[in-house]
Amino acid sequence: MKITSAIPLIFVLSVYSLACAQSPDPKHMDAGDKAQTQKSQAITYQTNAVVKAVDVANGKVTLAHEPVTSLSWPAMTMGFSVREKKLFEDLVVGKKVGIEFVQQGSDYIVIGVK
Ligand SMILES: [Cu+2]
Repeated sequence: MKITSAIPLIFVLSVYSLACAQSPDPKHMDAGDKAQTQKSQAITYQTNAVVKAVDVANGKVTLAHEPVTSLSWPAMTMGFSVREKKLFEDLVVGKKVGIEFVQQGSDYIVIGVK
């Protein structure tokens, strides 16, 4: 039975996250912070933006984007890295686009353009 074998795993995971959230042990907090960082890197953010400038050679784009509430960002103009060169086909200066991006360290990387 696949369903019954999955239950102990869910139980272990929920106990782990509970312990993590409540533990005052600094080492444990560290582990939690790391997990948090990895988690935030995996999140894909979405916003609408107007393309202000492109730098295909360096894989950069400057976007005037709308607020991104999940990052507490107001609307602003800023530079992003572009993961794949083919995305530049849709990154045309003056064009309004929907973008998907991820955070990688202090860098923000466009992974999709609609
Ligand atoms: Cu920004």
